[in-house]
Amino acid sequence: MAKRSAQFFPKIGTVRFEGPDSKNPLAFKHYNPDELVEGKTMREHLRFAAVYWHTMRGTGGDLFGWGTAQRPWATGECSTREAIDRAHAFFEFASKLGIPYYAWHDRDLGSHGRSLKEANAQFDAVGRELGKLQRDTGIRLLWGTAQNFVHPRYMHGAATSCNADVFCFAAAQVKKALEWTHELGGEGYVFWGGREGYSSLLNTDLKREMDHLGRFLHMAVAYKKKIGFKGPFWIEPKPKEPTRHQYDSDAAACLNFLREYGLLEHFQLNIEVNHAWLAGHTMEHELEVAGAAGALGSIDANMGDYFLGWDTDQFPTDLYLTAKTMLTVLKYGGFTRGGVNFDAKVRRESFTVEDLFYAHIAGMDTFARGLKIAARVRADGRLDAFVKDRYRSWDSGVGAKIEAGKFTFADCERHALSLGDVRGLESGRQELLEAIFNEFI
Ligand code: XLS
Ligand code: NI
Ligand code: NI
Repeated sequence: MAKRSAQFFPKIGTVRFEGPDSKNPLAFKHYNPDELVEGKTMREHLRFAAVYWHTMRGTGGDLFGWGTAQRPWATGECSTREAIDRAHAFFEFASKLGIPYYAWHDRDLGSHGRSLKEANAQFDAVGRELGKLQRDTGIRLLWGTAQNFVHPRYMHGAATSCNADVFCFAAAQVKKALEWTHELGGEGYVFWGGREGYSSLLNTDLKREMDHLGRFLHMAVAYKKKIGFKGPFWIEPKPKEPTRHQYDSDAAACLNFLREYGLLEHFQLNIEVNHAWLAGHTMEHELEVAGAAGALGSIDANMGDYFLGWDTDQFPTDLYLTAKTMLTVLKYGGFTRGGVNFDAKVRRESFTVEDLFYAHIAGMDTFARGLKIAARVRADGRLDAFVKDRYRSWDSGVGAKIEAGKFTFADCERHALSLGDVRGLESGRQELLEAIFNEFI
């Protein structure tokens, strides 16, 4: 096999930390992997991952125009040879940025082939090469997933298709993707319901489709046990796009679905910024809902555009977003198996390979700053103290009795009658708290 190292990005060297005063576009200004924050290195806190789909397979095409991206590894051949070259390009890219993890869909790695058998064979060939590249570079797999939404056979859904044969194709893909995630030492495995939803209830049996999805996930749990994969399963909520209504619509809906189908103990959530926004929530809301349920697994780091109502998957460059995200992540104890996965793509107009580097550097630096800001907010303690104090009526007396389940409605009524009226309500101080938060930005 031809020597492939360093041939795809010959003009770009290793990207290093140079500090906030650096004007070098190919250096980190804030992401200093070995710097300690709350006793852990930034590398350990953030656990950055690059994705194979946008980075390697994204073309810059949109609904109105062809692809624009210049990608020296894309020959358009769909051959195993091209797939292996692409793997080398990806590992060269991630190594130069010092990104410790990556994520893939099965079909990003190879092609769909003319049959499932052919696709599986190509997957095996690329999987073996990924194993070698992981060993050579030390880069590890954050998660794998199955791409059960691109192929026309999934037009009506995959696990929720009206056609049982389609369900079997989807299961076969997840089975194989799980095997390779396990073989490559993946930290976890993600389920995003690409087309698991509907466009019209006039042709849809919602209950039956949800039952099938529940069945599908139970089959995945059984298979995971069978092969001995120990990593967590993560569901990635998204309310719409491509379907009008996706079943995994937001964190609360996913948790309810998992509870209803007896799956809660087997799953956590992978929360994506742009999906949260499409659901009409903030990222920190979704993280709080997941964290409060003990189900905060991992995050897909990107952001949307307030003027465009779809999943634009932009690189996260908003400091408030990353600071609030990391504040919530730290509150729930930080990542264990999960990480900050850049499910983000460069803009159609940013078509050169350098843009891939600039975009990841921007995202990594913004998250590093977000982490540092969050740690400073926590060290300062004023916001935490405010919230704690705000609920102090629950720490003793009547509040403590209610929390302990020792008060009935009749007890509440007796207490309220004895008071005459509530006295001593205090201001919520939202503007003051926002100003305090701003002190750290
Ligand atoms: C699409 C999703 C997808 C998942 C992986 O909107 O974000 O990229 O992360 O299938
Ligand atoms: Ni995603
Ligand atoms: Ni998305």
